[in-house]
Amino acid sequence: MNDTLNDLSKPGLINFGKVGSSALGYITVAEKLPFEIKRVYWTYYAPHEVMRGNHAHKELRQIIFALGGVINFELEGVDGSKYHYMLESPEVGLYIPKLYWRTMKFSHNAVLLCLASEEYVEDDYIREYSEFLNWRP
Ligand code: T46
Repeated sequence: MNDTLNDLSKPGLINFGKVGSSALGYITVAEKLPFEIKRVYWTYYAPHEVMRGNHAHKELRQIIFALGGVINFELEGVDGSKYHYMLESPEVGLYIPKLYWRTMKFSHNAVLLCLASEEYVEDDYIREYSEFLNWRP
């Protein structure tokens, strides 16, 4: 991991760098992550500009990449802090701590890859925004 986040309770971008050249193509490696990976998923063929997400997670932490296309993220913390991130480079990951409400929009052909700290557990989701606003960690 080339860049380290100073505060793992806040979201941020991690630049993993790339090896290669425009002549041959590139490799990006994700290692020495801030959590053990327990799940990997990817999202694709999302219609242009449709909004996904609209939830937060109680424990889950993630690092998310746009392997292709552009993905715009809006994040909101339980403390009311707000962040906007535009993912458009395959070597840059977005770290999302637990308890951030997220929405995202995909460009045409965007492909999202997620490295997740936990297996899929539906009970980890907070899907009601009002519940999230009243959430006390
Ligand atoms: C996030 C963004 C980037 C599973 O069965 N297993 C899984 O591991 C996942 C991620 C989803 N699903 C099922 C649950 C739902 O029936 O797939 C359906 C859609 O899942 P979800 O509402 O979580 O999809 P997104 O794209 O709104 O959100 C997901 C992540 O949950 C979320 O944490 O940050 O991708």
